[in-house]
Amino acid sequence: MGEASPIVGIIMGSRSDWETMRHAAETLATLGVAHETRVVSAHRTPDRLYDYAKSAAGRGLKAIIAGAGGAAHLPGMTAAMTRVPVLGVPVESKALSGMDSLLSIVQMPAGIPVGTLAIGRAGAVNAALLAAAIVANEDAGLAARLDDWRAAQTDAVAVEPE
Ligand code: RP5
Repeated sequence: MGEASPIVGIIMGSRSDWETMRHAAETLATLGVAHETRVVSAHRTPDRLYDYAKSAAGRGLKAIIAGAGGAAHLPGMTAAMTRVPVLGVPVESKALSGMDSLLSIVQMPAGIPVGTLAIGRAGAVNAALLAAAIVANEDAGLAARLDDWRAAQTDAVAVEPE
């Protein structure tokens, strides 16, 4: 977005993941967080993954949101190659409804953490909110915008169901 250097990277294993991952991008845009979006596959483009992860810290990324489905190795492999915090979003797969994605992402061995979110849209939105919260620790303006976003969400909850 804009000319600002991205501070959050959103990567996904396939263009087919965009329908889920666009919710992360939209949430970051709403909060005014400079970000980039890339297709990076652990299996189909391993060299692209290597380059992305190895350059992440040096390029100033503060968090990486990685979404993938099925045998979802993208978040874990990214985390293996960078100290930048990685937030994993399990994309809902056709065959197993995202349970395969979830278990592939969440069951990391001790020593290489991936912060794993919910399957699908909720995970993508929450990954963006967590990434924003991480950045907000060092960015008072973003902290204020995030507080405002949360307050607006609270205000929008109806008292009565209809
Ligand atoms: C994974 O395989 C991707 O993250 C995607 O969720 C899944 C299917 O990819 P496509 O066959 O639709 O490209 O690597």
